Amino acid sequence: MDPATILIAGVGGLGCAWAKQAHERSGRGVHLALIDADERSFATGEGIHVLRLGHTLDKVGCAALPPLAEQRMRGLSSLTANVLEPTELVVLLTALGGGCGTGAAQEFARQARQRGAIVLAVAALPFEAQHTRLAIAEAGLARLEAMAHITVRLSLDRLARQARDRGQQWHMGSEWIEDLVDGLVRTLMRMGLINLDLMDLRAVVDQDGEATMLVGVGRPDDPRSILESALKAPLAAMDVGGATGCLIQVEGGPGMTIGQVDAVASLFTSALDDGAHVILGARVSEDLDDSIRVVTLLSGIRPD
Ligand SMILES: Nc1nc2c(ncn2[C@@H]2O[C@H](COP(=O)(O)OP(=O)(O)OP(=O)(O)O)[C@@H](O)[C@H]2O)c(=O)[nH]1
Ligand SMILES: [Mg+2]
Repeated sequence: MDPATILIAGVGGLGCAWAKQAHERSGRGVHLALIDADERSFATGEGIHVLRLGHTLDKVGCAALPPLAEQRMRGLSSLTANVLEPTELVVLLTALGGGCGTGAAQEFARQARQRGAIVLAVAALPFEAQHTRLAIAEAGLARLEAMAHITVRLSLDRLARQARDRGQQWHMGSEWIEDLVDGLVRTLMRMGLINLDLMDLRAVVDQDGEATMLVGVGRPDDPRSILESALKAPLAAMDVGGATGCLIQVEGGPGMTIGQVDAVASLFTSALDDGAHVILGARVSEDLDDSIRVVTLLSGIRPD
């Protein structure tokens, strides 16, 4: 895939912060859209697009007013159409519960999808103790899920706990998000031993039901450690056992063997339905020395 056809989009304060970090790491010609009403979220650079929700005098966001953010996003549709012109895949990052993210992310997803792009969204839900924000977030989540092909739900509580364990501030706990975005971008951009392409991705995202993504890293001779690292993700709880669609990309160093790829892939898919549609990709990457990284996209999950 041409990198310019991939757009990382951040919506709202946290979403933009995550998107900037993910873009810095995945760079390589991938485009970045920053969508917010708050100037502090913006940045400039090659391939970076700023979509400002509102007027220059407003410095502080949409003050927890999702309908206002949605309306402003709709008002930007001709600008958005320009940004989305080359885009085939949008990786959308946002945190729900405030105004901009909750209102504008689902409207941006709608516009992107209408233009034919695949939309993979990662949406964080507020801390459990933030009751009012949770209610706002739930309503926004339902609309985002209806618009995006895949919506991965992140738990801010789990993200913050992991950041704390690493001695970082809670909102910096984005390493997992960067791994995920980086894994996806690499999966789609580079040629592999076994090639995956956009059609494969479409086949997986078009399954009915819920979907999620997992990223795991571990030693080539210890596939179980890779699965365990994937299951440590700060995702909201979800039972992936019944998934009917699965795209799995295994990436390892020059010494990786087909046997190792096979062992990892069988372990990751062992919990799935017998009839599940599994698409496997693998590639060798010089920068992975003695480790294997797995990116998995699971779809067709039935809610309990
Ligand atoms: N406890 C805490 N939670 C925060 C803070 N900032 C963001 N959050 C959480 O992250 C969610 C999204 O926040 P932002 O990305 O800043 O929201 P936004 O989309 O920019 O929304 P507006 O600024 O209202 O337009 C909130 O609903 C909170 O759950 C913070 O400083 N403290
Ligand atoms: Mg804000």
